[in-house]
Amino acid sequence: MFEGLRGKVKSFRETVSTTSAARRLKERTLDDALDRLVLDLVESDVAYDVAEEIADELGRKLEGEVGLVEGPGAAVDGAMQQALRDVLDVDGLDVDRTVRGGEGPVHVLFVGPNGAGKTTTVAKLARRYDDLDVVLAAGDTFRAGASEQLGEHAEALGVKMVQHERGADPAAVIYDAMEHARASGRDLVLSDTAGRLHTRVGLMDQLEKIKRVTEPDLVIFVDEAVAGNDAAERSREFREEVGIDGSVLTKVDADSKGGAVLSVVHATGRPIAFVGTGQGYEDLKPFEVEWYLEEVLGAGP
Ligand SMILES: Nc1nc2c(ncn2[C@@H]2O[C@H](COP(=O)(O)OP(=O)(O)OP(=O)(O)O)[C@@H](O)[C@H]2O)c(=O)[nH]1
Ligand SMILES: [Mg+2]
Repeated sequence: MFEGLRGKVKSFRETVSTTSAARRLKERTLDDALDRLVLDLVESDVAYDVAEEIADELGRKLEGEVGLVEGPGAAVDGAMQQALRDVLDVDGLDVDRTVRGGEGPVHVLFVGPNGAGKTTTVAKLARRYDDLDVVLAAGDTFRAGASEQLGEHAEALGVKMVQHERGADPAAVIYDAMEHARASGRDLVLSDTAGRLHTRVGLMDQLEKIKRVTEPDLVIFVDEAVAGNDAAERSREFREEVGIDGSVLTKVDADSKGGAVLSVVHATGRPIAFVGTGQGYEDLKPFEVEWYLEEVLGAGP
């Protein structure tokens, strides 16, 4: 996982950490190394503007340090860690707290492009909150077999699912699920929706309607880490079109690059709430900055 980004960061660290007299770094060398780093980060799915921000920050921090301080490795590590932290430093989102702290049923709506992992994430969260009384809303009335797919999860997890016939208005399905949850004193409604691209205006309007009619407590954007910069671009569009509170990045287990996390947080200004780490119900991890830094930098703070 994330070995691309890890390797690039490591090679930058090695370049600017060389302290032998023969290879003393001059500012010129630092500039070259930073230019190289920007390209390397972009190759690892870090959006270009984010990569530039990171390089600028490193430049400011390391100017004068490199080649002057004995063993600047620590300075480089500290600066790199701080630069990544700065990108990830957005207002927190405590999904557990919202889910557990609500009066009446709490509603979490999942949106995102096709095949990103929305339905699987809904099922994983039903498992995460299996001590609560959960209802699933089959808001994907568009794709053939979508309700059945969610229904299989509902059965396996032993939770109630509300569905209508295929082609029905998803806002009505989710509204019904909320009504049912209110009437029967449930705790949590997790609403699946159809995959859609932000370029499909009609489908984005439909999401707005769902949001208006069903008043979710949280709107969560789901995309796959392996989509890299596409995920970042889409997340920005979804935020602008419907507004999102946070994201779930799925398939990090298959992500050999690692930059999507930074790109999506930067594009949305909203945190990553969870990462999907596999296909099983347990393969969902609350996103933690320290975990990410550990994965990418190889060592914690
Ligand atoms: N390796 C891995 N696979 C995942 C993860 N999350 C989802 N998947 C797989 O990705 C595929 C698509 O997942 P779905 O949950 O159906 O995606 P979706 O966004 O609901 O798709 P549509 O409803 O067609 O838009 C399935 O085969 C899932 O098992 C993950 O974190 N890791
Ligand atoms: Mg689905």
